[in-house]
Amino acid sequence: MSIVGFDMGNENCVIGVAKQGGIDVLLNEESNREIPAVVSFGEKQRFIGLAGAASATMNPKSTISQVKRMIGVKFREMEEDLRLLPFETSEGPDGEILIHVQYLNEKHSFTPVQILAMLFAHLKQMSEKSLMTSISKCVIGIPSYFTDQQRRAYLDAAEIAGLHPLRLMHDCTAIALGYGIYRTDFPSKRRSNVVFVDIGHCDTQVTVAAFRPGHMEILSHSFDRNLGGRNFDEVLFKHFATEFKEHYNIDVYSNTRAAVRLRVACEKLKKVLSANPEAPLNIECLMDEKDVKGFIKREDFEKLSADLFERISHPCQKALLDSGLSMDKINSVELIGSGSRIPAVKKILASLFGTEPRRTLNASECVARGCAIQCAMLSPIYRVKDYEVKDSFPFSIGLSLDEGLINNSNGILFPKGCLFPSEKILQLHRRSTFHMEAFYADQNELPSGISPQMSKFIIGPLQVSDAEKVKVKVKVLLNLHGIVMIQSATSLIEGCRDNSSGKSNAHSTSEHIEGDNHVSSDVANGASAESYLPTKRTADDMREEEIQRQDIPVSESVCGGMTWAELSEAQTKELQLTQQDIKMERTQEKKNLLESYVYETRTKLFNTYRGYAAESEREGISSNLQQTEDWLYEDGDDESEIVYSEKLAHLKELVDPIERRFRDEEARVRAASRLFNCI
Ligand code: ATP
Ligand code: MG
Ligand code: K
Repeated sequence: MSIVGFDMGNENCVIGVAKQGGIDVLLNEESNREIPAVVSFGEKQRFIGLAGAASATMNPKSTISQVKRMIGVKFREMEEDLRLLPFETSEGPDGEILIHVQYLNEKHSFTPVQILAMLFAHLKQMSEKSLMTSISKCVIGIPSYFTDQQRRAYLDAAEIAGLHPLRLMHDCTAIALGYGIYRTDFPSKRRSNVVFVDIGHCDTQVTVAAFRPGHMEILSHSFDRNLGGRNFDEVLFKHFATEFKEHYNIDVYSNTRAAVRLRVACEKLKKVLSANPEAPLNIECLMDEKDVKGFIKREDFEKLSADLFERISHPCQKALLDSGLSMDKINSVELIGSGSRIPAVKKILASLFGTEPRRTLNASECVARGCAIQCAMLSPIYRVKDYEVKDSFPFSIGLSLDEGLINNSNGILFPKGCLFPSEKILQLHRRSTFHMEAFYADQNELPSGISPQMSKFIIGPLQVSDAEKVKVKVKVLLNLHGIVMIQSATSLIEGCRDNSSGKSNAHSTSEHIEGDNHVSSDVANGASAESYLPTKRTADDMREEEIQRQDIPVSESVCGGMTWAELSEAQTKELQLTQQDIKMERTQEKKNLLESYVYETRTKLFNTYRGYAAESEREGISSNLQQTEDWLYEDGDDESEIVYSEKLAHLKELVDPIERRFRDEEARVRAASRLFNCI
């Protein structure tokens, strides 16, 4: 089994792999470690990653980016943002986002999950090529603010791509794992508290973690789902759009391609400003055949961005508050994510925390590295040093039954900040099928505009012979991915029924939460996401051995998730698209082969082969080569794989006799020289 960790960003993806005892980051075709999170639909095939990014300004309407933000989000919630994107979107039948592109001369619609699956498939393919083995198990980083729906959507996308994540891991938890596991300088007597601030392209995440040797515990996660490098690009974009309207009388808002080009230029400008006190902006022929020029000083950019800088402090303060630590208990602040490379960000955090933020970790790679380490820990065949990782869940989760909320602290089953994975056992008394519904209990904890809905469960039918209530035990699990599921539902019928019914009447109106187990994610000894439940046997359990147990069927209806039928349809579609891509790539390969054969043979014909062919033969071949070359640039520019192969075979037939003569002669010369040496 290979060990891989994926960081799927809104702008960039990174792949971490375990190699020779350490974690490496894969290089892409251009020896870059970041892979653009872009899917572009060309005329006949898709271009993903680096190749996709190359089409962004050429073919903006068919180039899909920032898909991570759209996962599990309704069209209405993002409508304004979607309008800024160059490709076409609309509202689907269930309020979801649909993405429309022109491809193979037809209009195609995809959900964000399908596009995400294409990116996952690309990462999978890249890893497989590099590691020369097939890959399905992996660990994938996710923002801590992802809801049940978004987490399930990620698993759906992974499934479509043929990946089976062992864990969806909070980005900052992965970062903290990578930060802590190799360090040997933490004091053993007290905890070292570290704040991680990750500013990406679209979001900001802040996490407080406590470290001791061999141990890492997340104290709090906080976030701003809509604050990242992108917002700073937008500040510059607005500034120059207004300026160009005044100076050049052009309205970039009215021209998709111009808007895309200006946005790209603004992002570059922002990066230049991180290293220089001022920067120029020049775009040739932006619109209406006008070349535009602009200029901005870093201090003016900072003034324009004052609101955004102010917003960065909010999740920081919240994370600190939720961690229960005072400012003086923070040992260090670590800056990560490439959005944090803006110098003013560092200044703001320095004054906020009263300590200079550090960049100990590689800002763009640490999520992927942490995920790969976690993958190694979860893999039964990999030995990783014992290291305890305790994550905390950022939202309170409530549970309701047919009759209302469970009788436990306002219906809350898993309070905010609880360690997870975590399992709760509910004891109920029921006589027939019943329903349960999980939900996020505090809308204020969620990112704005995100639905608090989670899954609904139907538990039943119960095998009860009379109208009497039986004791039912329901195990509810907040699993390793941060998804709520019902692990099992069991009816317990005691041997002596009279006794049992008397007991059950006493509890008949109230349920009882029995267990409160933090399911340890101590996975160094090979436990996997499916099999980490401890088998703790209590006295109660022993007594229940005399009790007749029966599993009760549980069915869940997932809010916004895909059904099996939808998943398999999406898989089929993805397979078709992949086959088309492969077909086009092979065609291109064959075309290139033919083209280079033409050039190489022409050179050889008048050099190495010169003495082995009659002039008429040479001329015949030469004119054939010329014809093929002309054809390649005209009628043969867009042909099928087989046509190119046949052309090549035909040319080879003509050239092979000459080549044979040449080789025979070479062999003769070699033999003669050997003979000569012997004498
Ligand atoms: P997200 O975390 O939102 O999913 P991501 O992980 O793809 O996105 P990163 O790769 O961490 O995001 O960061 C990308 C952002 O960092 C972009 O907005 C980019 O413009 C910005 N960025 C990169 N280099 C610099 C720099 N030198 N100065 C300022 N900003 C930069
Ligand atoms: Mg990121
Ligand atoms: K392991």
